[in-house]
Amino acid sequence: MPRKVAAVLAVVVAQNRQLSDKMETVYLGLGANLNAPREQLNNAVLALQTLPCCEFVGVSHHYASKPMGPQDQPDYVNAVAALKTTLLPEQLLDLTQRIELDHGRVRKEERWGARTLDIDILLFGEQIINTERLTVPHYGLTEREFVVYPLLEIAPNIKLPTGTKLQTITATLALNELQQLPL
Ligand code: A4P
Ligand code: MG
Repeated sequence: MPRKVAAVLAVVVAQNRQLSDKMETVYLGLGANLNAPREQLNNAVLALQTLPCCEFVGVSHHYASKPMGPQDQPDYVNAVAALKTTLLPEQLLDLTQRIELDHGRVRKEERWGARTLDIDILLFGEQIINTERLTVPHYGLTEREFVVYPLLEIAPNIKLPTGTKLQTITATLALNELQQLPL
C-alpha cells in the first residue's frame, strides 16, 4: 500500500471511525484533461487497485469528451471504475482525494476548470448521502454523457437509489461527441 494512502487510513482509524460491516459496490467517475490524460486515468486505476478495504472490480474504456463548463480548456478523457468496499463513504472520499493530490491535482477557484485528475463518487451501493462533504448519487450523474455511458458499459442494468434504471436516461441524453477510445 502506498505510504500516503496508508497514512490517511491510519488517521481514519485513529479517529475511531468504524469500517462498515457491509461490502458496498461503488462507482467512481474519473476525468482528466491535462498532462497526458489517459496516463492519468491509468495511474488512477493502479492507485485504486491498492486501496485498503477495497476490492477492485473493473474499469470502462476511456472516452474522449467535450468539456462541460469553460470551453477554453482541452477535451477530457473520462472513464468509470467499480470497486467493492467496507470503507464508509467519507473514508473512501479521503482516499480518492489523496489520489487526486498525488497526481498533481491543484484545486482552483474556477468552477469546472481544467484538471489533471478528478475522482467523483457516483454511486455508493444504494445509499443516498447528503453531508457537508458528500452528495451521493453525484449531483451531475444523470446529466453527463461522459458519466452515464461509461457507467452503463460496465453496469448495463444499474439502477439509481430511486429505482430508476439508468438505461432509461439515455433516451434523452445527447452524446455530445462522446467517443469511446480503443484500449
Ligand atoms: N463532493 C460532494 N459530493 C461528492 C462526490 N459524490 N464525489 C465534494 C466527490 N466529491 C464530492 O470537489 C469539490 C467538493 O465536492 C469536494 O471537496 C467534496 O467534498 P472537487 O473535486 O474539489 O471540485 P470539482 O471537481 O472542481 O467540482 P465539481 O463541481 O465536483 O466539478 P465536477 O462536477 O467534478 O466537474 N467536462 C468533461 N467533459 N469531463 C469531466 O470530467 N469535469 C468537470 C468537473 C468539468 N467539466 C468536465 C469534467
Ligand atoms: Mg470532483
